[in-house]
Amino acid sequence: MEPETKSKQNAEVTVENAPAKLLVVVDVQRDFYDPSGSLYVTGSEVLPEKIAALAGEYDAVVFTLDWHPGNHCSFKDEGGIWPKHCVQNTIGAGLPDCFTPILSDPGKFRIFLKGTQQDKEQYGAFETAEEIDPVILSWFEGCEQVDVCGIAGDYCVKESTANLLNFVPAEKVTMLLDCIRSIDDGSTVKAFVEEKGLKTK
Ligand code: VGL
Ligand code: ZN
Repeated sequence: MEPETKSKQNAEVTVENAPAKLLVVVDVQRDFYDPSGSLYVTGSEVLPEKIAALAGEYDAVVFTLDWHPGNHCSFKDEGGIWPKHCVQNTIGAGLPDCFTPILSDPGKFRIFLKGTQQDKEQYGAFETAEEIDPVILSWFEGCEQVDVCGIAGDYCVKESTANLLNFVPAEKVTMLLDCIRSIDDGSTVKAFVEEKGLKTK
C-alpha cells in the first residue's frame, strides 16, 4: 500500500473513532469514596451514583485507577505520607458496582493505571504522550469536549487535568465540580480552575 493512502486511512480511522464528548473519571475507587476505605475523602460516597447517572451523556469514558504495589513509596510504612491505599488487585482499589453498565461496552471506555512503580509517586495520570494508551491519546486529540470528575480534587484530579491540558486546549475542558471531592476544602481545585481558565459545571 502507498504510504500516502495508508496515512489517509489512519487519519480517517482516528477521526471516526474519536468520541465527541469524553468523560474522565479520576480514581473513583473504594479506598477513596467508601467511608470505611483506607484513604476516605469526606463526602465522596455520593460520587459513584452521580457519575454513573451522567455517564450516558458521553460518547466515551476514561477511568484512571491509583494502582500501587503493596510496598509503594507513598505509604507511611515506606516513609511516605499516606495510609496504605489502592493496592493492586485488592477490593479497595476497585471501582463501584454502579459503574458496571458503563463497563459493558468495551468500545466506549478505557482504564488507565497509574502509580504502579514502587519508587515513584504519580498524582497525574497523563504525564507523557509515550505513557498514555494510544487509543486514549487519540480520543484526547480528536474530541470536542472533555469533562473531568473524581477524587481527590487537590491531588490526582488537579494533576491529571494539568497533564490533560498538554493534549487538549483549555477551551474544551470542563471541571465537574459537583462530581469532584477534595481532601482540603476545595480551594486548591478552585484556584487551579481560575489559573487555567477552565469552565466549570
Ligand atoms: C490520591 C493521594 C494518594 C488521589 C492518590 O487519587 O488523589 N491521593 N494517592
Ligand atoms: Zn495513591
